[in-house]
Amino acid sequence: MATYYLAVDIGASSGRHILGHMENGKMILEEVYRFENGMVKKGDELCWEFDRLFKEVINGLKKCKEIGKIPVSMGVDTWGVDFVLLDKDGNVLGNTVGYRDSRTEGMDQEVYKVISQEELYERTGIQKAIYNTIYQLMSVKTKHPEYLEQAETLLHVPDYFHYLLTGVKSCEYTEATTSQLVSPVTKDWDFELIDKLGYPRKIFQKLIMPGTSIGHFSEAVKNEVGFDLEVVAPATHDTGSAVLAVPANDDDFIYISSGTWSLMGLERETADCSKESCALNLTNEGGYAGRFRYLKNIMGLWMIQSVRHEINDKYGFAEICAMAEDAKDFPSRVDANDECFLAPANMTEEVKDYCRRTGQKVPETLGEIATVIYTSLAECYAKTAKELEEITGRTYSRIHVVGGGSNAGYLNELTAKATGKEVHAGPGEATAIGNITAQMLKAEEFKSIEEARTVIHESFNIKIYNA
Ligand code: LRH
Repeated sequence: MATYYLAVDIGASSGRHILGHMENGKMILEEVYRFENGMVKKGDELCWEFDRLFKEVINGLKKCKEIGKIPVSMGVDTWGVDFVLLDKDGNVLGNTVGYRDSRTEGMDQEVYKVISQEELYERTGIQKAIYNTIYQLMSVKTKHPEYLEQAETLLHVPDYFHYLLTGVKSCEYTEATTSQLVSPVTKDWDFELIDKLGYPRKIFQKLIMPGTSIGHFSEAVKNEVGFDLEVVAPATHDTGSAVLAVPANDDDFIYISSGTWSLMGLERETADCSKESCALNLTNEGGYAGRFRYLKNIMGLWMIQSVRHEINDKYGFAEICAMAEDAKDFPSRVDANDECFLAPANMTEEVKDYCRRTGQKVPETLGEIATVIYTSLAECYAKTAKELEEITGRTYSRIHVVGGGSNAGYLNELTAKATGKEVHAGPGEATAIGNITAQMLKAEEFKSIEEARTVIHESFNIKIYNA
């Protein structure tokens, strides 16, 4: 019987349980369970449904039992920045607000009253994004100071699921760095900054590194799913897991972790917190084994996902890609990083409005809208690649696109054309693979990251698009 490892990978639009095991030197994946995710309105706040999501986590575990494939360990990864505050009894304080909610509006200015944007970057190396934990906490402090007073613990989303599974409160480093409250030098919470902002020190747990064992299932979970399991922290920030699964060991490439977001950048040994880097709004997120992900957050396929939702998911992504290709000469472009696309009431209308506002031809058909989005994304990739080359003073000859968005063939073609670089697309399940890889490294199935990446390269199909 094979030794299985389980990744529970929860993205902004769906979650999945994926089992991984080694067979004849290759990594084999099996998706055992999948469920929907998305933010929902609670009153006037955009929230995550953590209770429902946790039930889905349990359902997927039961499915493992049902098919007789019980793993030796599991780990959860999710998106970054979001968190819950727990009171002394472990109950969540307030709504489980998500990062697209407008509660952070104006909170950047509140933070900058305490510390300038430049100094904040110098201390944390994290790019300014209005939804970072630092701004969300400022919103809690401003609008619900009672929650901060009652709070005993802050847990980011994957930490919260690990807590529900084991009863152990832990705080994993890669996810914590997306808070903009961690120092890239000490790789620990920046308590001086935390004090300045007036956030209570005690809610920030000691950080653990990916690969750390968190504990075993609680009695309640054990009884419900019918087995016990060790919970091992992967790089719990999904991007951290995805980048661990980039199928290459040289340094001549830029990666794009493509899903709801497109995270485009490099892996580096040290953080660049310089003024130049700050001006380019590049981030230094903490990664596996103390490495840094030096990248830019680009709005990504969220724009296409939203447009698709607005027509009740009538067409699949491949069909939308084909329609976009048919309308490929449509000339208008949008800034894929404009905040107006973060949570518009209607994405289709927002794209049209943007074109109208900027004096460009307004797209009307689905194909035209999609082509505007895909082409604008590809152009944004090209600009970001140039910026990365400029700041590192060297060139990169290929782009590795990993994650679900690597299946968007048309976008890959446009990316190759816009950047002039070879695009290597795949694996699509990079995040789950990275999650499993961290568990396998801990279990010594692999001796090094290099060995793991070689195996990943040999195990999964990678499609090459020429410039
Ligand atoms: C991608 C991601 C990204 C950002 C965003 C909030 O899923 O983790 O790196 O942090 O979500």
